[in-house]
Amino acid sequence: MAESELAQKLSRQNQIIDGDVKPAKVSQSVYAEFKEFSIREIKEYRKTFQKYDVDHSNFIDFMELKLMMEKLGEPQTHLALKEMIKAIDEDNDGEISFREFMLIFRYARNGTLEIEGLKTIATTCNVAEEGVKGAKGFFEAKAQEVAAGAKFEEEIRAEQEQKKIEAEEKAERKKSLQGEGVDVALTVGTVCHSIQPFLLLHAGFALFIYRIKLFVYLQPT
Ligand SMILES: [Ca+2]
Ligand SMILES: [Ca+2]
Repeated sequence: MAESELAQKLSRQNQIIDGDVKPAKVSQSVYAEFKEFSIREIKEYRKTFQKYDVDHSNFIDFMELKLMMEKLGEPQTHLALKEMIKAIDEDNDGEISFREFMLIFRYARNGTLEIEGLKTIATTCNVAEEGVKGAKGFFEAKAQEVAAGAKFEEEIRAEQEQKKIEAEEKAERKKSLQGEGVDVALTVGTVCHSIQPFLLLHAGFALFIYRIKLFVYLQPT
């Protein structure tokens, strides 16, 4: 670190102590130290940390950790809580600073986390997964929404198309029925017209036969 930078940092540190400047939400040194995590991930862990630092002391103490584990649905015994703190309390002050809190996720990531309670914190507060899941969920939900909208439009279009086809069919049927009516009428007319002379002829012939029979009958034997 350059001297001017160091001076700047010290000056800022003094201002923070004097209460002139509010401390940055996440100290730059945490970003520098936990390079395996993205800034976004660290910020998410910070939010989790602040959520359980009930008295905003910037430390999670024994009672706050106890409450945290209860809220996570994994209440711990007194001894287990002590073990959890001991495993990450590098400065031995009996509390968990944000930096120490980050150690939980570092150890979880490199597979050296052994305390069950801390494993619970690592898995339930896995912002990387939640972030991905959340983003995935968001995009999936969006995609589904779009698909549903498209499907909805598609269904309406299909329904309109179906109605159009039905209307056309109905019109077609009506037209053809009218046509058939005309056809039937024409056929009946034609048949009547064509059988009329035949009927007359037939009647004439029958009359003729009848007359012959009558004639034969009337002849003296
Ligand atoms: Ca606290
Ligand atoms: Ca500590």
